[in-house]
Amino acid sequence: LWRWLGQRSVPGPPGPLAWPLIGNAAQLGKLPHLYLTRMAQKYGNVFQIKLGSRTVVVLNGDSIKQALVKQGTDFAGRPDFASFKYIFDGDSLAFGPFTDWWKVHRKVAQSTVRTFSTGNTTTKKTFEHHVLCEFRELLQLFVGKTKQHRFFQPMTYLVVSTANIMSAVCFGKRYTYEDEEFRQVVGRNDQFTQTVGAGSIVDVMPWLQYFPNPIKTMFDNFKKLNLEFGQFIRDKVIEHRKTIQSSITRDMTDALIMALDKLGDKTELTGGKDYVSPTMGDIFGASQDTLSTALQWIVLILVKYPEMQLRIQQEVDKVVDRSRLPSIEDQLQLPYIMAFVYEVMRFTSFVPLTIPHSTITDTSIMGYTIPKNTVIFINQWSINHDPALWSHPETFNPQRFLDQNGALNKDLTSSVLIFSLGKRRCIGEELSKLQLFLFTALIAHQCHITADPARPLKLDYNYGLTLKPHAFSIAVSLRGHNMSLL
Ligand code: HJJ
Repeated sequence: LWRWLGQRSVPGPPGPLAWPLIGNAAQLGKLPHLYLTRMAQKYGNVFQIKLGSRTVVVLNGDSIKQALVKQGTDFAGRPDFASFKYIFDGDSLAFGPFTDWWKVHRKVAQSTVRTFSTGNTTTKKTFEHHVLCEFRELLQLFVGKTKQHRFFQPMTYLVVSTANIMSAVCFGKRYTYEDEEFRQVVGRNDQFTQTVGAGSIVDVMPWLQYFPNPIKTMFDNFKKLNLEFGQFIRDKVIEHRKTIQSSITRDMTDALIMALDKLGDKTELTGGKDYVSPTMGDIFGASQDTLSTALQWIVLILVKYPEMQLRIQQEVDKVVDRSRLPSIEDQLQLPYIMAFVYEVMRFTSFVPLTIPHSTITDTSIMGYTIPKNTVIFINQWSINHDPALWSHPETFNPQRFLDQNGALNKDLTSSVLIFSLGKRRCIGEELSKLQLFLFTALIAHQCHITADPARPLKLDYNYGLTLKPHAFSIAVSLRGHNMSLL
């Protein structure tokens, strides 16, 4: 009897009491990461909640590395959520299940992204060129808007701008700010991220899809945006296949076509499917959503803390005179800028929870048993705001990443968790950091950004896969004798 009881009661993680039908969904509130972090303080780093019909195990603090790195395979799955099925018909690398083909496919995607961004000196220079060209357009627009209106909202311009950088890298084409099709394709990031973010209601109460209600309306919009986004990407890939030449690789799409076609004979792995479009969708979609969000936060924080904007300008002025522009090679000489970028990532934690994981086998963590196919939430926010790791975690302070000599502390920068870890970690981490560094250095070198004194600046945001700051207004003026850009 004792053995039987012992086996039956191998404990699952503790957690708050759940309501019938909805479980703890109502408690999640508008900012689920804050509720989950509070629950971690109460129940420990590993706890469980119920969301609708699903049991969700939430991992915080140290348990994240244990699960995603040390027991990586066990936790590498994705749940069979309703929303994930509509992202490229379920063929997305980021949202799809963990299979043998997935491992091969991911390696190819990862090396393709590297080859077209941070791979070597030449590709870095090409990437830098795209960032520079796009920054020039953006600055011109900002200065024009400031002349026209004094204060204006920069958010959508930052989206088109980053999407253009990635469109140049991915597809060899940029669009004007007025282009309606492009604005449609990249203008619905809020809808996308709100529907796929951890804690999304349709995913845990799928029956809400079947009768009229606000969640169904949101989900129908999500399906529509995915169809249109998918068509945009497929058209690009078809056009590339028509005109591709083996002698030159024009862009990331060409590179991925060649790399995946080489593997294409292995139909036992791919089932004869073409994965170029879904993967270019992931790369373009993920990069433009996350990088535009990051830039929105960077601009907002630069105007919220003018003394830090000044500090960054002083640093860049010391290293880069007016005869040239900041470049990739300056990165090591600009530690404060990097500290600022890391502090934006830590402080905002704008990917507070990763894309939900699931266990692909029965497993255990920190002494708790977890059955196969359990939904796993990874609370990145809990690490970035852990008072045991960071002093005054709620204070924005780039200086925390610099030692007495003003050098970047690599142990601390690598403690920021925003690109996840292990088998599912981001494949664009290097590209992102390079782009955010360049953009921040260019802003500091070329212009001064100020807030509308009539509208007090807040750091409030909407929850989703990425946290988007609320609308804000700025004015932009050129700095000094600008011989370089405009
Ligand atoms: C999109 C915005 C989309 C895809 C992909 C297929 C890979 C932020 C984190 C990870 C990024 C997750 C990925 C997103 C892919 C978007 C994005 C949009 C349609 C898509 C943690 O991005 O409006 O539509 O279809």
